[in-house]
Amino acid sequence: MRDMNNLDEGVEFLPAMNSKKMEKRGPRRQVVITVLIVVVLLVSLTTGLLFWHFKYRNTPVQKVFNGHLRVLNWEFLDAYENSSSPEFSMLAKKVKSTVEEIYKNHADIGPYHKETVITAFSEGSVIAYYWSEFLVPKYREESLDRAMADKQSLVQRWNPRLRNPTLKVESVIAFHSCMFSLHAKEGEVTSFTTPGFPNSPYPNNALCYWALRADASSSISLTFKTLELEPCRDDSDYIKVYNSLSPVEPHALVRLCGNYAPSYNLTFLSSQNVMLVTLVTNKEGRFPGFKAEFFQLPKMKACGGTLKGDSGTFTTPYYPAHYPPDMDCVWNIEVPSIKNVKVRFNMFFVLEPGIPVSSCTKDYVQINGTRYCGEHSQFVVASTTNKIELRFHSDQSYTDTGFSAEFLSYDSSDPCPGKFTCNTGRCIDRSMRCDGWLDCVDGSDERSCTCTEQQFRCRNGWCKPRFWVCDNVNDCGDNSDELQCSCSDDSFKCDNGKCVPSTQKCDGKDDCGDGSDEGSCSTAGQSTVPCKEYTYKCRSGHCISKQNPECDGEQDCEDHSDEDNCNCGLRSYVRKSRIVGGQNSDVGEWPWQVSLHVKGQGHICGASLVSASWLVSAAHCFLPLQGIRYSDPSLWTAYLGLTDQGDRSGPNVQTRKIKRIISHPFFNDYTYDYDIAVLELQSPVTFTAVVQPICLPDATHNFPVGKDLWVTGWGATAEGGTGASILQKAEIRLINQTVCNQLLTDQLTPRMMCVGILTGGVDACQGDSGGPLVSVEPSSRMFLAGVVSWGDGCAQRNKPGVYSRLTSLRDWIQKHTGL
Ligand code: 4AZ
Repeated sequence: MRDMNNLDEGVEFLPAMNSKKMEKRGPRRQVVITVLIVVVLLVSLTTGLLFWHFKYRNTPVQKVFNGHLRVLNWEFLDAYENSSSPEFSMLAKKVKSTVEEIYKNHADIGPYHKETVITAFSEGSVIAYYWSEFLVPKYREESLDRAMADKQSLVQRWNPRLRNPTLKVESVIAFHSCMFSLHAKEGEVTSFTTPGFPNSPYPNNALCYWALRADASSSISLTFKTLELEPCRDDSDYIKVYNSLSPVEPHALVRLCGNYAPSYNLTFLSSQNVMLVTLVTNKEGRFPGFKAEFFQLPKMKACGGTLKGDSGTFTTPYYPAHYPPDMDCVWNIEVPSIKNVKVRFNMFFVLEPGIPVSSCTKDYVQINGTRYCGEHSQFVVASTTNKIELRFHSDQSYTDTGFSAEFLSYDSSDPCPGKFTCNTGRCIDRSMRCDGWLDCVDGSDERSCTCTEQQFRCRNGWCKPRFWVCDNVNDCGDNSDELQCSCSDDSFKCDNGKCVPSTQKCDGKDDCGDGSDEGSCSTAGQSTVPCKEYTYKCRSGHCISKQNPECDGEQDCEDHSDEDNCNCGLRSYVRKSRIVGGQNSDVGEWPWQVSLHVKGQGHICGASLVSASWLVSAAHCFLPLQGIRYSDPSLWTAYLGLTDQGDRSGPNVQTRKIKRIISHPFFNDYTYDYDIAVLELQSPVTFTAVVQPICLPDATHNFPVGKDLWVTGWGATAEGGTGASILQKAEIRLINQTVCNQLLTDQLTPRMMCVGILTGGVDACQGDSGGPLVSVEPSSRMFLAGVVSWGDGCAQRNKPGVYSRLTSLRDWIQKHTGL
């Protein structure tokens, strides 16, 4: 066996001299090598720095600013309108040297100024327009932008040598100017974006132009793929698209601001082979901008035509894109001679800003001498013969998405077989006749009705559900349903309809029962009042008398606590799609809506997102059923940012497992009293355009009877039916508690409220449970008013849905979530 410890074996030692040489030569060589490395490093670092400085930091950037200024001590002459007149040249020279003087006096501007050209003058005293070109190193670009945007730096400073300047100027304004000229390539799509998109926001104080051209006898189709600008205000950033290369109002096609849901149609067509896109931005805000695409297509030679047969469909040119301006189409429709013809518009968007629908002087549809314009839900125009002529006209400016229509033949003796015929020619279900809802746009389904026992007869003869009487809403149209309930002159009408003596208003006692006689008792919201159960309590412990002060945009508490944690209740997409029909919701329309799934069973209940980590839902969703313990959090997955159940793996959908489910301990599975639960997510969600929390109301928040509220969910669209794939929405109305308790045979508790469907057809139903009932408050923030709980069937007459009343369960939510 070999001994591995005997390491001396076979080892040869170097002679002593050799080792000395090594010792001597070693350190010197090391020093040389180190010095060499340091030198090489230093040289490459300096080269790199110099390269970076010259290639990037010092690269000159050409910048152009458009500007205008007012000359105070000068009078306008007609000759200034002609740029080749000697008068123009003389004043232009003076303005130019004044502008150059202003620039020279500023260290961030002067050194980089190349040229200024005066382009025009207008009256007032004299306004001069100019552009200035700069050549600035990249690292000085930002300070130049800042200086040019700052009005203070563009003032005429007194130059000691020039005590009396020839021109006295004020309001010197400069815009960052960017101009691009793009030509469509045959068979190709060309994209363009705002400067810096998507990595950095578009510039402030900018005026950008994109001139788009196509080959002769082509037109241009332009689509904004994404668009996110500053939210719309009078002076906010905006884009304007023109059907011309000059930015003149008579050729403007559209003005866009804010942001748009992905399904909003943002395709525009030109009538010729040019288009101009302009972006005008103000001095503040950081927003991403847009990405757009355009391509050329053969110019449309003709539109309209002859349509024959029993039925058929037709649309405005390029529907659902915005139709081109300057178009005239005529359709001659003819059905077999023994029949009559009618046209049904399923979508109708022919809206020009500022044009009343009564005049239709710009874009319009004309049938048998009558003009139609504006936005309309489905409507029908019937002819009493077998022919109809339909004209469509679009003028030079502002276009819309147009219409999608069908023509149908009908038997004049029975225009709507098995259905009721509105005077407009529309056919509606017989059950809709005399049901209190206006299903025919002209109300003909509600005329000449005999009211049933459950209905109230209005003075104008209409029949309305009895439970709409005295609900603070003029349902009859002549207010007769609200007359018998108005309070006498010396009494006050509470929000719940009750009358209390005027002397009891603001007496510190809740005489109405809903606190409405004690709300808004002092004009200055901030003044404190003794705390009562209906007064809003600020964090400081002081109470204020203002009703619903939370997140209303006004600071009412001294400590401003009423405006804390108000990042809620707003949709990101201000403009929603107009092409989704019926009660389908648009993407991002209800960003707090959550779909709760159980593994293997799919969607079971709805919920509402109230913070990054907490959901509010109904306790009955977590009751054990058929041997399954639904209270086990591990069974559930929450889907957020979802609209279509068939698109759960979409890029904007966030999924979360549930960490805990807390159901109200008083939940009664027989009466459904206290039907509320809070769910904590395993990890917080990220707020995005389609995932946002809803505002929770204070316990004192008053949702008045008669208020329109929105309920949303993927529940059954008919009693006993199947769930919806696209998130559904319905506008419904808060019903008086006493009236509803009569309708629902005394089953209501103070933790419940009734909300009835106004528009008919859809009610909350199985699968909507746990989902939100929201109120749009005057501040336009949305608040969670209720949670879908139960009902006597779905969508039945006089059987409104029942919702858990958020305000009476608010303190319990606060206790468990801290919100
Ligand atoms: C349910 O079964 C349900 N019409 C929810 C709401 C309504 C009815 C039933 C209200 O979840």
